Amino acid sequence: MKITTSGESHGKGLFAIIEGLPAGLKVDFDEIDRVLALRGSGYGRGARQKIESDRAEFLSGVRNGVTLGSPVTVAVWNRDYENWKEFMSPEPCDTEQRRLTRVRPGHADYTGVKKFGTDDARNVLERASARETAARTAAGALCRQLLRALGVEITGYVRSVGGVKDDGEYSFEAIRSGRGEKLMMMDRAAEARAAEEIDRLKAAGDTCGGVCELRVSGLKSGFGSCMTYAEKLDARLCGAMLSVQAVKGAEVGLGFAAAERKGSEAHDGLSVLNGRAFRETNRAGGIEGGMSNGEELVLRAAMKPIPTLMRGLHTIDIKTGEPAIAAAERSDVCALPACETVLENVIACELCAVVLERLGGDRMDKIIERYGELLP
Ligand code: EPS
Repeated sequence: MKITTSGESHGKGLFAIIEGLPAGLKVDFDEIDRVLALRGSGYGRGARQKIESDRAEFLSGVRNGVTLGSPVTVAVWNRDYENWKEFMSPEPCDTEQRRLTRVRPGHADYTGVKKFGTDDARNVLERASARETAARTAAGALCRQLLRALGVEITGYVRSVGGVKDDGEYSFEAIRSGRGEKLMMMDRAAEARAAEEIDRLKAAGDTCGGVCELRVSGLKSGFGSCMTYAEKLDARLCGAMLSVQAVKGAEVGLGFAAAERKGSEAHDGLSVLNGRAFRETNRAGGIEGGMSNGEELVLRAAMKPIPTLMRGLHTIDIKTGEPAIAAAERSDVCALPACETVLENVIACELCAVVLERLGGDRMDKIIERYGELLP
């Protein structure tokens, strides 16, 4: 299975083409729209989300609510395009008014301008924008429905925002039903403090990042492979997480903390109960030797602070080559809850590809049958 996305942040829309999905997957359209709505919500988002109310429109690959096995095209139209069409039209248009030359450190602006040979950072930032994740989230929400048919579920929560941390341990079910509405945190006191921090940062023209934790339950053992490096499940899932805009760190299980432990305190002992083997702990986060080991997957991703600051950083103006203060475009102060939703769905995309590589991809009924035959 392969997914490609296209579209600019203030262009007509964002699009995903999913090749290699099997025939016979029943599509829950309302659920995909609910996931898109979740991606657009959360405390600290900017004015753009008041304009958009994202919906997934399927343009191909689905008939009568069921996938055909042909490439699926899904569109998320930009409502804001109405306000931008004179500057963003594919036809000749006014590029001068929205030209961005005081490049924003931390965004793709400056490196992209040099790489693509343009004098307008808008030609770069429109695609680098995290708005792209609307398309990947729609695709992931569909992949998730395939995984669910096998009994594989994904959830997650926000573990820290702007330095306000939640060090708790939570079960999959607790996370599914217990996330806060504002910031998708589990600890309500931490969530309230984090919201106050966002208010302070907003008043100061600043932004923040944070950490998300993702969980996958129901995945049987043996997905990914220790035989070839490109197939290692941890590498693929961390690569997927790092492909999300602003994500700068990814870890599995204990992750970086494992480096500070003794071997005797870093691995998961095996025991037997009533003739069945089980792991005493899940420090590996469900992956050993690049393969799922049948335990819950535990993944974490660190999001850097959003690089568009209302009080701009030192930069240069590429028009004059002179020192300047970076452009302040309308943006978000915090997008951690959005990032969490995106990560769940990006993981769904990658996991769906991994599952189909092992089980074949023509038809859902055969895939479900083959999954049922695998060892837990
Ligand atoms: C983004 C800047 C903001 C965000 C956007 C990502 O958009 P705008 O420039 O239109 O205010 O709101 O995210 C989304 C639009 C979205 O749907 O997630 C950026 O520069 O990355």
